[in-house]
Amino acid sequence: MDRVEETYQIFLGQMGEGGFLEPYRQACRRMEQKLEKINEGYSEELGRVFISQVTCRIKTPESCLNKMLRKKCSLEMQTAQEQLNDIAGVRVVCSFLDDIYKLVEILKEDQEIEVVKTKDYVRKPKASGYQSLHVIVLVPVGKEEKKKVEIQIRTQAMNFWAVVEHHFVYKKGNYGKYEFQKDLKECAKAIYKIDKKMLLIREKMEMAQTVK
Ligand code: 0O2
Repeated sequence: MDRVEETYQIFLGQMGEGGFLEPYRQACRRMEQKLEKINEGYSEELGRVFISQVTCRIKTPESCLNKMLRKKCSLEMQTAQEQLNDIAGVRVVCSFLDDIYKLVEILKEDQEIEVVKTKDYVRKPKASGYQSLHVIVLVPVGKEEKKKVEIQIRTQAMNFWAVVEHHFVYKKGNYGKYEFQKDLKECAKAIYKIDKKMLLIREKMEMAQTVK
């Protein structure tokens, strides 16, 4: 084993053992419970499904290592904690475009957590066509500690696109290589149009119901 490989193994060992990831698991669970509660309340208030899906994942030590190398960070736990926003990740799938922004406002008003950063790839999609709104929050775990959780919020249509693209392109890391990426980008634009149209339809339905 050469020196570089040894450094990687030490990093992976420290991440995998010694309880480094455990508080992130707790933060994820806390956020999941919070989102379930928010969903119950708002689905009842709105008379329709507000959040259709919540999934949580903890980044694997290997994926953390790859990201640290991509970001050219020194391979230390402290640096990982500071530089990686998505060791704990929660994905929220909403029904409509405006639900995404409603949820961001709800999260900002929550006294228990702190919103530290938002990235709006809905208003400004990535070059790939990726649309999603990312909110990085600090979630308390135990008495003293807080851990960062990245919440990815998107519509069902955006999620469909992101899951497919993640599998066939994003994780392969070779952008511009495939002819179908142009088609994927067109699909992302079509999805945005459909999401806007679905929102309009919902608003018209709501208006019709209040006029009755
Ligand atoms: P994985 O395996 O999905 O976890 P930052 O430090 O926050 O500025 P970062 O984390 O690269 O830098 O931020 P960004 O761009 O917001 O990406 C965070 C996550 O969003 C990614 O995590 C992906 O999950 C998702 N994502 C970003 N861009 C794309 C894209 O073009 N297509 C798809 N399908 N997903 C995307 P990871 O760790 O890169 O990957």
